[in-house]
Amino acid sequence: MLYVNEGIIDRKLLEKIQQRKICIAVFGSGYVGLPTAALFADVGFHVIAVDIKSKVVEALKRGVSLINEPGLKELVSRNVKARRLKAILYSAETLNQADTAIISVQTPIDENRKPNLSFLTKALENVGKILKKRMLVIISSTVPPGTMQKKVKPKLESLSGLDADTEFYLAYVPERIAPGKALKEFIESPRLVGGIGPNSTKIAAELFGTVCKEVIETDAATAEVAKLAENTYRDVNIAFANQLALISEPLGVDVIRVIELANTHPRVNIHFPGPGVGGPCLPKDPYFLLHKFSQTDHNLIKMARLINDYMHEHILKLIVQALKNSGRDVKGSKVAVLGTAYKGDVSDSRLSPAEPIICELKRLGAEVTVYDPNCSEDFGAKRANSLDEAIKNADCVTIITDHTVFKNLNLQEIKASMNGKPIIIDGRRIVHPHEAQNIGFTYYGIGFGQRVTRK
Ligand code: SAJ
Repeated sequence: MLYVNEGIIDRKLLEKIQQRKICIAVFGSGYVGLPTAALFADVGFHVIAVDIKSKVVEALKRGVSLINEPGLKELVSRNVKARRLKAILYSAETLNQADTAIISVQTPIDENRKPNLSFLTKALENVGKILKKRMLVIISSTVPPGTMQKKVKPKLESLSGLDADTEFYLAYVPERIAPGKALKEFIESPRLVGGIGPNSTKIAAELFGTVCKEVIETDAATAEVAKLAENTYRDVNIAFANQLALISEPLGVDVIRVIELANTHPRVNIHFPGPGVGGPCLPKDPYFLLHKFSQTDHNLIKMARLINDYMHEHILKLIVQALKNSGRDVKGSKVAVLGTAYKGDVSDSRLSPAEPIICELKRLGAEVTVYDPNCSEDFGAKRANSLDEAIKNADCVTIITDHTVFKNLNLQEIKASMNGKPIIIDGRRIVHPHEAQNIGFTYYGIGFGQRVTRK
């Protein structure tokens, strides 16, 4: 296989990749960086995980992953033991041996919902100091459209004095892994590889082909937009489900049945309503996609964000309404909140819809107790160590996270432990409404119309 700039040099790097004889430095040992580092080490590369947090680096040096992800702890300890994976705080001397740098640092939005690329800039400066000829640089952090061409390439070229795609290689390889399935999806989900030029695409594709089952070659600009389109599509689809839920309630129909029936149509795949969209990606990436796009009123993406950001307020309204209907005020009521993680079966609470709900309940004077067996976050509320402890003498149980353990709640036992006239607010529709009503709960569920006929 020959490339533009054919000749030994490029072939040499290719051969080194095929023989696993390159040293890969991965900048950022978070939810994306650490699986990346560990998986490349596990296929035989010498990998250096670089992080700014000494706590993370010290733990990794002992072969310990501080990230709770299925299979990651074993993968990290195995590869640290095998001396294929090591961890350091940034040091140019140590990293001079690196042939490839993969940047997977966070790219959040700021309070004005504008991209904050400061972590990326810092990482680029560090890579720029060690950049040498024939080196491959990969950006895996999610970036706004145009960032590779207008920011990353010029930055690295000016720091190194080298030309991208001829003297060093540069590609955008966005991650597609969801917390809870990171390792599996890293290997099995098709991986987009967008080079800043054809050489970069080929060499980056060769590298990711050593771990990912399928690699799709494209260019950096297209890969940037495709990544944002994926997450924005999901956010818009969820917003549609949430709007359907808000429409269904006053109509007295059950949105879950509506979606089940609509999804029997071969061309329909409506997602699931809920208490809001959390996590480090979906609440942010649509704003990246809209960044620099002249915003008019006809903005579906923005409207979808507003609908999803509204859902926690709807949950709060249901709680206040249900307490009021049972003759109680939210002030002084005991509310048990089940789940602080942003979604089921993960330990991650970033941008979780539980936060605004818990904070507002506390502000309204409710006595809030949270219980989450997977996530240590409590957003300042009292934390229960068991479900029983959380619901004891509670007036209202509010379900915010769809953890599997919450899907088989023993409603009889819960009712017996709660105060009289028990209320369930089901933000994830994981309790069967009629079963709860038959047992004597006042049941409010997202998208569940109160007049839905009993089965
Ligand atoms: N959610 C709903 N209804 C649904 C699906 C999800 O309310 O039908 C909520 C979840 O509860 C959660 C939020 O949306 O609060 C996001 O959860 P998620 O599972 O949709 O996504 P993430 O953030 O865990 O991971 C996403 C994934 N993107 C897509 O599925 C298109 C993942 O593949 C990406 O790699 C990740 O974003 C990322 O890092 O970009």
